[in-house]
Amino acid sequence: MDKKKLLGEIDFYLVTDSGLSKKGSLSDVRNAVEAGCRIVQYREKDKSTKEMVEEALLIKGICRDKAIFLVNDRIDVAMAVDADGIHIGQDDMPIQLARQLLGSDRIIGLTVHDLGEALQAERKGADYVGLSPIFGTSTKKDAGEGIGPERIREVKDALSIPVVTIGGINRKNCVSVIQGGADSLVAISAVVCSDDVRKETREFIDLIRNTKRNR
Ligand code: 3NM
Repeated sequence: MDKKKLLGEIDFYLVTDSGLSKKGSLSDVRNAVEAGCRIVQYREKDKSTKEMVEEALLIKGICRDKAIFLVNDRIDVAMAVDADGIHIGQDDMPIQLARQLLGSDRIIGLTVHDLGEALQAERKGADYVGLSPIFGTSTKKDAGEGIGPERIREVKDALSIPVVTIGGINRKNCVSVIQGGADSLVAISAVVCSDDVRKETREFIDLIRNTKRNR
């Protein structure tokens, strides 16, 4: 399976959050992938490296040939478990160094907050950008104010790599995000805090695909 090619086709993107999750990250990943989610990012801020490596290996096993598996920030963990790639922020490992360490076949996503950062990300070799935050969110305390779905289009039109969106997205506002030009979206609390992650993921996927068909 060519995971870089799959990156161009993603819609709903799962990011784990063990602090918010009702049933735990492993259960969330299993349910989301069963529902058709094709990209998973393991994002863990509170566990030891040993625990992270063990959990990452299990998540990698669930994703296997069904979904892209990325690790947030921790390039050491990504390399240790041979993940498909990483997602990094503006203050994490510089993207050129990450590329040197991971090689050209791995996926690197970079968080950006505006058009300038997005253009730089593409120039420096990112495989996709995570544009954020679209709306206000309490999931990430320092995320800042939402830029609004109307700001997605200028980024989408300027780039040839996929634009993933994150921050405060739920089933009520996700149509505006996709209509705004996003290729894909992350909804953390809306999914991992729900009683039925599988059903919630399926409903996001259906909404995203229907909106893409009609835009
Ligand atoms: N990064 P929810 S916002 C992990 O702005 C993350 O970079 C953000 O969670 C950023 O879908 C965020 O529950 C959390 O709002 C998004």
